[in-house]
Amino acid sequence: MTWWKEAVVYQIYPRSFQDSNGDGIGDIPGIIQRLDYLQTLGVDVIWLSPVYASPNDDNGYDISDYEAIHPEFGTMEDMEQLIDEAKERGIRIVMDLVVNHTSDEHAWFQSAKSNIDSPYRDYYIWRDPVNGKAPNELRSAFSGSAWKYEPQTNQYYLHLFSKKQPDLNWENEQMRKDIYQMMNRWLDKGIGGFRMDVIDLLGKDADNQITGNGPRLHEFLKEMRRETFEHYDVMTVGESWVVTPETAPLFADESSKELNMMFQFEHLMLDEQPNTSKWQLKSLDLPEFKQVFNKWQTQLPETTWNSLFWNNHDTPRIVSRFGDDQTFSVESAKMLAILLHMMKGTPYIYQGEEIGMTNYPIQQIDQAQDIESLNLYEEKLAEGWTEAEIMETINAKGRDNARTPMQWTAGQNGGFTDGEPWMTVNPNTSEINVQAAVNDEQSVFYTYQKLIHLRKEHPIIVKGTFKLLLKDHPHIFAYEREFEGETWLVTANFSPETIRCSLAETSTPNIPMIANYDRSEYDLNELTLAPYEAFVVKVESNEN
Ligand code: TEU
Ligand code: CA
Repeated sequence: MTWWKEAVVYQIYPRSFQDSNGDGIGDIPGIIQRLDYLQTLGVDVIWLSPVYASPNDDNGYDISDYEAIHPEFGTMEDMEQLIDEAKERGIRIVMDLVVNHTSDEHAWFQSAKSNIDSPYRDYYIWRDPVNGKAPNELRSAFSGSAWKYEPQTNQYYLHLFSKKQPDLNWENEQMRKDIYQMMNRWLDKGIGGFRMDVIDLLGKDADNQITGNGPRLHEFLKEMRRETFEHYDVMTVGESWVVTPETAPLFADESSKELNMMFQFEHLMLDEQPNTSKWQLKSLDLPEFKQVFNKWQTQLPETTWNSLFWNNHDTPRIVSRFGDDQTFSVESAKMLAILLHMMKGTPYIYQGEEIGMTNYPIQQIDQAQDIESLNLYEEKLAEGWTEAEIMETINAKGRDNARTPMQWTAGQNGGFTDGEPWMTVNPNTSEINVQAAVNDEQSVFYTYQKLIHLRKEHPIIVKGTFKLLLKDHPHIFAYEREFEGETWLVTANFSPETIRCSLAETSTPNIPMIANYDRSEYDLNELTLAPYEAFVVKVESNEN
């Protein structure tokens, strides 16, 4: 079944979505309270960021018990109620599967670290010191060495993320079996599938310093599918920061019998200096940006499906990043939505994106929550960056931008909590909030709702081909979709300037399917595009 090709997914970061008991932390009963809102938006799937037991060193991506719900989020009964109540509304719940690593507070690691003969010792990656130091130069994504010394047994263990996230050893067959049994117990609860955290790292070869796309990666993923989700009508999406159109089919082509699709990030790595890190900022070059989208829209085999997203819990808010969150906030948020949702692939909407939520800049580092930003601050200070340089890049790219509480109302704490929120609510909740959005038919919300509706109504969006136009134009992103003789033209002005251009010889008026300015028709021969103007027209096919 490929229902997931027609689906639209909504990602919830539970900690910041809706608090129901006044402790300032979002929770599962709070999500249940908001299911009617999500049904109104029209989404088919909710991808839930981790709600399992965790010490929250990496806000839940450090799991200490895969089969217990973090008490801050509620109980397993709450989780089972969420699955059932969502299903009543035609919404599936996709869980976040984080099996590259566990928390160091997981029972397996607690046993492994204290006893070299523990049956769980080999569930992790231990190595002897080399000349009294770390075994090799592998680095953590959260700054510093990827090896932590454990004095009890005089060995180092590998952690590609925080010190409290020891990497699992996927070479160990019993460990893999334990993971598959856990996955099957979750599948038997009726979940809609899995989003797979850093799935390309499972095949790592630490001794040869290979992290992504290791030698046995696809062997493991084929085994995982055979042993678990192959037997259920569910969807799977894998996350990889290094996947390319050449390697994506290895994970997601039908013939690979692994996953349904991949999250790839190439379009979100173009505002950084090449071959550095997201923290070395660079302005976006639109032709380069268009070329990356063109590649992903045209180079995948017909049998490899794609994901489409601007945002998740790790990225800055797209309207602040590629739109204009000051002067043309609504227009640019709508433009970005139209541009992406008319492409081929399963769209993912990150909580708050549908109402145009923006980044929330901080003034000093003690306002930051995210371990990635906190560690980066220390690392860059030591490298001689000024405080101002570090705060500028954290405000541009820090993950906290995506984790400020969902803005439900203009009221106290944006209606997120009656208590003290775990993270400050963006003050612009006074203007940008769900209540205002659903009461304003011109809001960003109704653009997303209509895009979801169009996708369900018109097969061309799911099945059509993609053809990039004006590939070298510095400000306009335009493309055509074609399906069974029907052609749709999508045009977006990616700039705050008014831009004139011509997209066709004919000057027959074209009625928009959707647009972010209120125009009755478009003359493609003589277009004048307002700042961030975007529209979609059905172009009468030349054949008939
Ligand atoms: O992210 C994968 C990952 O590599 C990111 O941490 C990325 O490097 C960084 O966010 C870019 O700034 C996944 C989860 O989405 C992330 O939240 C976790 O922190 C990470 O894995 C470890 O589980
Ligand atoms: Ca709560």
